Amino acid sequence: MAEYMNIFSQVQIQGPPEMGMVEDVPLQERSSSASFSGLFGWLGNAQLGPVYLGAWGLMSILCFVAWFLICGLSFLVQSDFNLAVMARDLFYLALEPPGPEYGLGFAPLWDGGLWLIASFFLLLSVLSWWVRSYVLADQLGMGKHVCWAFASAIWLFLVLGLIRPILMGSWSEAVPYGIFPHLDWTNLFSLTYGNLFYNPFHALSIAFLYGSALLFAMHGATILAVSRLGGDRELEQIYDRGTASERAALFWRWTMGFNATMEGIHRWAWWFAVLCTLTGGIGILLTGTVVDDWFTWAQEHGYGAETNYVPALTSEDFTPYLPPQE
Ligand code: 07D
Ligand code: 07D
Repeated sequence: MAEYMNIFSQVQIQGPPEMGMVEDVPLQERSSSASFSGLFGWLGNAQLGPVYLGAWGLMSILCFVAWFLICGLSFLVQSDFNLAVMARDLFYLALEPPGPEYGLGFAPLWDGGLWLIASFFLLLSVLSWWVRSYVLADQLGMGKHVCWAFASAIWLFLVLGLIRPILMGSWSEAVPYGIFPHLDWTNLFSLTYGNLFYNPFHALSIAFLYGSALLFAMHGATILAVSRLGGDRELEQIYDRGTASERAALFWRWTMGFNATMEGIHRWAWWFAVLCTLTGGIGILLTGTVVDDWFTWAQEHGYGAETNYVPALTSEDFTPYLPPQE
């Protein structure tokens, strides 16, 4: 039966689960069964599992749970063990880092010490997840593009919570754990250092953030637009190319005179995403360490307009009001 199919009307075929290769992989770390979910099939692939846990995965999950539970414990204590109060205030509660008086030393448990312990676990969790993404890509014989991109996010995370506080000589510089409190921290950080908008690395980071959204939208839209020609079916595109990718490329060349290639568009996407957090991390690292006030810095370096650029108005600048003459 010849029937028109695309990714919106995918037939969910359920046969024996695809268990993946057995060569060069530690099978003892792989779960032994897989299941199917029609709901997941609408969103992506219907098959769930098998999954590899492995030592790094296990370590990452355990450390994340430890961080999460420490935050939860702190929230519970702050709510006086009243779950209703905790639920009400959930978005406002915070596990705060130690105050500036403790510098880089340890602090009493309920005065920042808990934040230090929680941070230790969060750090281990994020780093071991990175190792996991490296090891699994290696076992599949893949390039390491995913984990290097993740490393860029980890760079910003490390600058915010570890590297910059160490350079500033105080854990109090780090970010608190809490939904709105971490936004308050972000706001205060900008105010303290003279408005982050005048930090050119913040501007670069924003350009790459917006650029990532634009590229993602253009690429997603382009592939969906040629899915009726098989543009989304990578295998067929390789052995029987058809006209999908040619049309996609032509569309952009006709529209704006330039087109990316099927491979190159993914390099554009990768670099824009990676540069967002890479430039962002540089911007945060410089703040308070090298530059104390971005607004003043911008004036001194011709990045922003000087405040006395517009001369103060004097009475001579106005046409005096002359009462009508008799
Ligand atoms: C969709 C992938 C899934 C990830 C999710 C986040 C937690 C936190 C908290 C137990 C896109 C899971 C959340 C594990 C649980 C506790 C206490 C990724 C997707 C669903 N922020 N931030 C959010 C983090 C910083 C800022 C939301 C983390 C900086 C602003 C969420 C970090 C600054 C806004 C969150 C981090 C900053 C947010 C949604 C780490 C400057 C928002 C995130 C580890 C960069 C938005 C109420 C999202 C919001 C938001 C998590 C760091 C600014 C809670 C884990 C310090 C301005 N941040 N953030 O969808 O709604 O990301 O806040 O560095 O407006 Mg943030
Ligand atoms: C946080 C990387 C770390 C995350 C990791 C993930 C887990 C969760 C998950 C269980 C996001 C760990 C994950 C633990 C496990 C599950 C599901 C990436 C992170 C490793 N800003 N601003 C940026 C804009 C202002 C400020 C970047 C816009 C104001 C500060 C971005 C505006 C003030 C910082 C950006 C605006 C201010 C930033 C973040 C507009 C506040 C940063 C990029 C329109 C009043 C951060 C250089 C990113 C940075 C940052 C956008 C305004 C403060 C481009 C659009 C002026 C302090 N801002 N901002 O990818 O890098 O974050 O700055 O007004 O630190 Mg800003």
